Amino acid sequence: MSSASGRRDLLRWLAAAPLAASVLGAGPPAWGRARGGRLPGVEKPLPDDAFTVRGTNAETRFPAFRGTGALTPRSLFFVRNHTRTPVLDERDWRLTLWGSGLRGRHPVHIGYGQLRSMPSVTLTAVIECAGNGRSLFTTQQGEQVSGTPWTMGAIGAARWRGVRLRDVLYRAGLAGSAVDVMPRGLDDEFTADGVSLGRVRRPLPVAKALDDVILAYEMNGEPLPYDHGFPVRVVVPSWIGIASVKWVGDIEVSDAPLASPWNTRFYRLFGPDHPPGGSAPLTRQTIKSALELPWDATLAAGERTRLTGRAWSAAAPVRGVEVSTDGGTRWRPARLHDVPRRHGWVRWSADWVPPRPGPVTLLSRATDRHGNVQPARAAHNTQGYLFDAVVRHPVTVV
Ligand SMILES: Nc1nc2c(c(=O)[nH]1)N[C@H]1C(S)=C(S)[C@@H](COP(=O)(O)O)O[C@H]1N2
Ligand SMILES: [Mo]
Repeated sequence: MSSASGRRDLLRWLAAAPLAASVLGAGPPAWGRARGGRLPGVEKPLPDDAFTVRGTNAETRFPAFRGTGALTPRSLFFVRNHTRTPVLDERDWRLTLWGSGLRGRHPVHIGYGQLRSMPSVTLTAVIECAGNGRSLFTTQQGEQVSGTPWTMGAIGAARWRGVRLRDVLYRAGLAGSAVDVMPRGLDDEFTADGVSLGRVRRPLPVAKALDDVILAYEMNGEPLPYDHGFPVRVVVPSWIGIASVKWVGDIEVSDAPLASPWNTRFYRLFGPDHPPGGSAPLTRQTIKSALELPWDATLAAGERTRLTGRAWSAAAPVRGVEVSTDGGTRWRPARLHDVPRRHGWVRWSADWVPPRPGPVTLLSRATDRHGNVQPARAAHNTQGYLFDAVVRHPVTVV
């Protein structure tokens, strides 16, 4: 299916190419540019005012969240694809559960219709890439990091509906000895440095799998869009985005710990401040806040401006947000516009009359109910994960 989708994307790209000559010998389409709001490998349009294309991925421009509700419209939700979106047909789809952590006869197959007929739950949760904010390690802290240079928009919030993974695991015959489950995507194998690492997959401890993880088939009340995992994706509340495997095709259930490059080579903290083999595999996301304002925005002196933004924490509901309009000397509380909930984000605002022309650094700082506060500096790690520092947002008052 993915090769058909690849061929179709290539044909689409060829049709859009202005000169046939530029296509001959050009090989596959170059990543990095959305032509007319289209990116090969992503199905939905990526209008330039709403997205920044980064390789195979598309980041939501944070100011584009302004005016949207607590849920992110599907059309605005960031896309993080290791390869390309496979266009799957739910009639061909089935989930396979297999491995040493199942009792009785297996593999077990569950079709789309069977999944839809099981009891469902709904859950509002953000999905946020572990590397969200990564480029600020460099621009704000002067540190080198590798990976997609996201600013703050590798996040979105949605209302997910689906079946508890717990129910599916029990139906498949989960054994008491099971320790890890590993969902795997149906997208193409991922290649790094010329070596295939296989399909995207990452182990999940059974304790988390039985707690609040769902196999989602709806996003904001409609079937999942192709780019966000149609027909079924995993949603792992509060954990880094890679845990929420899209286009899930099979789940290995194991009575011994599992490993994949996505919990050994990636998604650990490496560097001088961390153990030689890296930290333990990352699980929970961190705390952040951001302004819904373009970088280097121009504001008028003497005119009341409503600064708006969002704040979120994976550990607990947001308790408050403070804002500084003088580079971090004085802080005042922002107004919250949503009831803070676990797994969600809150909109906030603060009115400000810029006093005089000149450059200003605006800051926002979130605190959650567990007492976590955004620090002034995020802990460096070579792959730039879990940026949590207060963002220093430059604007110019004229
Ligand atoms: N099968 C599969 N699942 C995947 C990915 C992928 O490339 N393939 N990317 C992961 C990463 S790194 C993130 S941050 C989230 C992004 O979800 P979204 O594209 O729906 O925003 O999906 C995760 N699930
Ligand atoms: Mo991610």
